[in-house]
Amino acid sequence: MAKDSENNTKEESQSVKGGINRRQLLQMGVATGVSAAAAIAVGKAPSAEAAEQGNSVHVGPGELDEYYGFWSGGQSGEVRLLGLPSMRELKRIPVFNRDCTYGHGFTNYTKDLLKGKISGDTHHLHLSYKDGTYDGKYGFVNDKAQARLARIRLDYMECDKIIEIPNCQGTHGIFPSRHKIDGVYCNAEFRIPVDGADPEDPTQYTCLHTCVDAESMEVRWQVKVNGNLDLCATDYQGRYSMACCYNSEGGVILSEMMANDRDWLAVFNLEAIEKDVKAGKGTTTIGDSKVPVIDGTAEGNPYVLYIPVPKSPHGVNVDPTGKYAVCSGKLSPTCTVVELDKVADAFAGKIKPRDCVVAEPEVGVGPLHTAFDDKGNAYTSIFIDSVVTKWNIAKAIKGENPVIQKLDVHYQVGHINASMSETKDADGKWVISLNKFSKDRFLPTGPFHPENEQLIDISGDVMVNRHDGSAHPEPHDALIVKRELIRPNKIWDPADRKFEFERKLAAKHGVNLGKENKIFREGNKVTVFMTSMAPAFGFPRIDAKVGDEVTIVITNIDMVEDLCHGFCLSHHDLNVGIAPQETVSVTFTADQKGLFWYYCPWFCHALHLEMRGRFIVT
Ligand code: RUQ
Ligand code: CUA
Repeated sequence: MAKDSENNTKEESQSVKGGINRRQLLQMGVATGVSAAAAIAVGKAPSAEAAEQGNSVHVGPGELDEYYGFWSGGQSGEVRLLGLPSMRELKRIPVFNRDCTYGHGFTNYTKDLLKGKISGDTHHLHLSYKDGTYDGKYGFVNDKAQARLARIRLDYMECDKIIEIPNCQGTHGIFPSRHKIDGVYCNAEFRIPVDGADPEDPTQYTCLHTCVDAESMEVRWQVKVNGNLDLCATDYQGRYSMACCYNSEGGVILSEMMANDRDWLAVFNLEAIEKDVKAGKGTTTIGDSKVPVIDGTAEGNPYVLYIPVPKSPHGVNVDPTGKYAVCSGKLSPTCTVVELDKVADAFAGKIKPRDCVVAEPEVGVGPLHTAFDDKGNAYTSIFIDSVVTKWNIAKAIKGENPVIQKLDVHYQVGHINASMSETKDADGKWVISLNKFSKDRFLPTGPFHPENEQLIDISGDVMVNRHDGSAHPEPHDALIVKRELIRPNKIWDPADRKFEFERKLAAKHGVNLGKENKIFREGNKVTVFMTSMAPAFGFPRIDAKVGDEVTIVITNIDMVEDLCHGFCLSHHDLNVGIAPQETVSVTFTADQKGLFWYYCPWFCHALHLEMRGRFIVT
């Protein structure tokens, strides 16, 4: 283990001013179960140096950013799209939340995605890969709250699939295959009783690692594990998925979960699992689910290798060379470097699982997540110290002190990521630090504070903070992606698969979708096909009777980029957006007698206010 550097010593003495050193702080947190927030009270004052250099990035008006930022929006349930380095927010992509900007959760298509659920907790967003870098096709994001996985299609920047992971709670870390579009691996964080197990008996609880097919979005298999799973990663060859694994104790209260000095990095042998699942060898099912389940809990089993790492680890990140997986200690001031080429020998029993560990450098108190540049350096977020630690992987392996610099961030950093860090093309330009507490750094906003994002320039020898700005809670995790890899369309293709339902409905009525305005009545079902083109809807008036089930299919036939319309029906809780060449449908019951104006909520034309019509219910 490396000795403290001068940097470390300086950090130490700053903390001592508060009357307590970092290690004591950590131990205090562990011993008494005090929250990190309580530890902050004795933390450091803001660093003037970092503040002065804040907000020195300039991307001129009309100039385009070099990178897309993909942000998971935490408890907001959404995904956000930013431009970097300007940090301009470009779009919020609703996923698990209801949103009337675009009509997510209002249109028939998106109601079918959400199935009546309108809340979620998006932690980890990753993009699909080909040969170790992004292919621009999909984004995948978890919902920790309701154990779901969603897919975002990047050609239109919207959610097109949401699935529930069976027999899991707290789906947390997810990661797709990096060699090609193949699996998306999902970790359950909470152990739960399944298949009639007794909720009173924690020894009967189960935790599962799940593989979802990235194209069909169907669950392929699940593996039963010891402990519970946290963050997820894959290697670059398709050999392994992996999970940091705290609570090896199987505890249900805090003190029980922190008892062991080491928990695990669990590595999943994908070839062995796929082979036995295919052959139906040793698989079972749980409850009503038909998904094959493999048991990876026994010692020395061929599916899961449990590599001991200290202590309640959090975060596992694979470096751009694909050689190393780095776990953070959370309750140990260390990172653990695992050499992935040794894992096969450990599975084969030629070496012990612990022999896969090649370094355990000390990086600071409360390490969480690690990002990488193109020069063999790692950047670890340190929650309790409120710093980003830059350290060198090769030096750590040699047993030298690897710490190069510690930069103050404000305050209590959670995730960090570096530009292209999760790919083989990491470019060493930027690190984003997503800080959980902003405390006194912005105008007061009442008891709920904004969070703070800091963009750090890592292109030189020294890390420099270049942007410091508030963020709507919670910017949970982020990817920084070269813009040329992402090529979204500007106008919908009317033949897209998204419009299947509306196309079928039009065919059933013999309507040329998007070309004709027609109204049909069958019993109490009213179906309206109409166009929207600035500044008018296809019908200035629609009639219905109380109790009718009304379906309105609207096509925005404007061909002009950026010319969006929408459909909002007064007093019916119905508000959707319609992009150029897009068709949406909404179905609702006409349950109130009277006149209700429908109007276009997107400012589309000088006569936008006149873009409306009467819905008359008799
Ligand atoms: S993990 S608490 Cu991203 Cu650090 Cu969810
Ligand atoms: Cu169309 Cu406003």
